[in-house]
Amino acid sequence: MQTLRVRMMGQFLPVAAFMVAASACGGSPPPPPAAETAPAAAPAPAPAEPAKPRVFFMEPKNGATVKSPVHLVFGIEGYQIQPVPQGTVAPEAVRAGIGHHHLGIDQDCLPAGTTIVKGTPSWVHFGTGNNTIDTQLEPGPHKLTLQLGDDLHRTVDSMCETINITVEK
Ligand SMILES: [Cu+2]
Repeated sequence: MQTLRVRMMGQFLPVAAFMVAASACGGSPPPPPAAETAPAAAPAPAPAEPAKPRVFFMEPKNGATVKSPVHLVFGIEGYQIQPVPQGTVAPEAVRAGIGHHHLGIDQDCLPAGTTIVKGTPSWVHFGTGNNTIDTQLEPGPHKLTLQLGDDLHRTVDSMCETINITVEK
């Protein structure tokens, strides 16, 4: 009996080892499908995430060297550009999600809620809802800031971009 048991163990062991090896090999393929489903599921929430509203310079590009007059084009995403209403706008009449561009020449972004009073030096209002201008700039480096304002010309949080350009002589 003793001999037989050892012999059986001797026969079973290699088989068991083979089965472990086989199941190890056979076990490998299942993880890849699981790994494939994970990336496929990951991009799904991305489109559902709404793009953060922003303003940006379409032209010129940051770091560009340009000639004066400088052709500027402004872009916007996730927000609407509309002409400023005629007459006095009551604070409660300010339209949500609607604004107009402001260009600051050699200016930084202003804190959210700052009123860009008409006539503020170095700030240009685009109150008709336009998004382009050709502006004369002195040769040399310039900082250009695009800032969105609401119907009362108050800066909208995070809706600002600054670029640096160089105007050729
Ligand atoms: Cu304005």
